[in-house]
Amino acid sequence: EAIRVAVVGATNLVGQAVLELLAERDLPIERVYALDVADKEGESAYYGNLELDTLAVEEFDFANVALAIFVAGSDLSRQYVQAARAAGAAVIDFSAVYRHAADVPLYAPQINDKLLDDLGEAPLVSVPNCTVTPLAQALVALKPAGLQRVTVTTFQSVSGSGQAALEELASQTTALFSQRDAEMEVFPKRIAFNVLPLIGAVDEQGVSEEELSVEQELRKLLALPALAVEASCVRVPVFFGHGWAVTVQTEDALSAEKARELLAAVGMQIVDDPAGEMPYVTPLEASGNEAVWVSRVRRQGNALSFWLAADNIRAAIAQSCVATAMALMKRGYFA
Ligand code: 2RA
Repeated sequence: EAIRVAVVGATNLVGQAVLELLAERDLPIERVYALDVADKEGESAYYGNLELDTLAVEEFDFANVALAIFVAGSDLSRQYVQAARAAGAAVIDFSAVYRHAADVPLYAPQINDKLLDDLGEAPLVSVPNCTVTPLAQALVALKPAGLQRVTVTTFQSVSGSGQAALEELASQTTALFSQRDAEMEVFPKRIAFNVLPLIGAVDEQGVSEEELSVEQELRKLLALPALAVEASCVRVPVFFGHGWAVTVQTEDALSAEKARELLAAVGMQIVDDPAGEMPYVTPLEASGNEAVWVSRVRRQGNALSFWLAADNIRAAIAQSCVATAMALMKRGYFA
């Protein structure tokens, strides 16, 4: 049976990608509502070729939909997620609000599918940070070797900070080429031709929110509460696509060859031929598609290292939200 769906945050980069992918996957959807804050009311959003008028979430009655996908950030999730459920809608939430709640499943495709069984009516499913999902998908493939320690440095594109950040990178770049001063609004330092070693606020130990989110969400997703994780999250002057330089220690030694085999078996795209025409994949080739790309798999001492690249918006968020919707549909939550 076809259902009605609301996308909250429909005018932002993530909302646009979710609408695009919902249309591409051709789900049994009767009607889509594009919702956002009242300021955005009337803006166009596109569900495939269909132009939608964005409605104000403040005035929306969630009893109209079977499913609401929230990609509008923590404030709107805090305000409307429980109201949507109370009106009978299932909710998929891409925000930090419920990721650590003990009674809310943190779900990512191919990692912990069983969590979606038996959720009851109007379920709430939380979707991980885009910096976490592709990494967790790779690690779950290596889990049979016994994960002990994960050390990761992320190279995060500016689209992770939204549309205004894309514009800031573009305008700083052109300003520098025409000998004008680069203006800064989104980032505290110049992002063009630079890298910024801090994403989000820091705690008393100096660990950033983004780094903490990698640590905590990985442990919850992989159901390994004692996993040792060290993350360093860095913003780089790239428009779309995140990169991850990962090192893992496992109980059983994993050869590079075996690791490639395990990663390929869960659908990761392996491009790893240093002498070949395509030696490795960069965020540029990862952008615009839903794959998680793996390169540079190698052993270093007693650890295994590799490189990942994925489109942070399309592969890591939109694909997760839409796959979650499909998984809920398959289990009959909207019947
Ligand atoms: C980023 N992961 O890439 C963040 C967004 N939540 O900036």
